[in-house]
Amino acid sequence: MSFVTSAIAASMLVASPTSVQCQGVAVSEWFEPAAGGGVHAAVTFRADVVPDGARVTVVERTGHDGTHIALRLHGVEAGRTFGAHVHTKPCGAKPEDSGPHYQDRKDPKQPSTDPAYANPRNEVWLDLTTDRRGDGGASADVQWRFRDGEARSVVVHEHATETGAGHAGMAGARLACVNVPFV
Ligand SMILES: [Cu+2]
Repeated sequence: MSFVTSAIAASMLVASPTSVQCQGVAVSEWFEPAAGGGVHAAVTFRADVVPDGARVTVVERTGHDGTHIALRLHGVEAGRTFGAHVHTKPCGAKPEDSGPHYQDRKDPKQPSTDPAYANPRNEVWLDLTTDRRGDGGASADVQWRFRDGEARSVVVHEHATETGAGHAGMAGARLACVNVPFV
């Protein structure tokens, strides 16, 4: 099992009187089947769509004006659109272990399907479409920082994220999950 997490603590000094501190994490993993048991950095619940050995990369950059998050998948089902989001809990043996979506302003009503809360400005949505080789990526920029310890994974779902009232944020079954210790 590989587990590569590098904290990019290197502060980026900008050539201006006020230096801007950039931080974040970068995670690069191989998906492994959840069914085999054990603790994995990245798990797949649907090896026919997200195969054992497919790769995932997540990069986070924080700055004074918000957070940039990028997701890349390699070697998953080709020509398919996936929903993907930052979730609050680590991946586990069961798809639901990763908990709900991370929200900057928490919806008092959970599960949250109110577009006032379940939207890509209040959550991190990373929907992507793969090419003919099964590679694809997406990035998101939000105007806030994660609360410490409350954003723990990225979950890949079976279809694009919905936006309508009563369905907002839903993207079908959870196909795969990667642990990311967002800061
Ligand atoms: Cu999700």
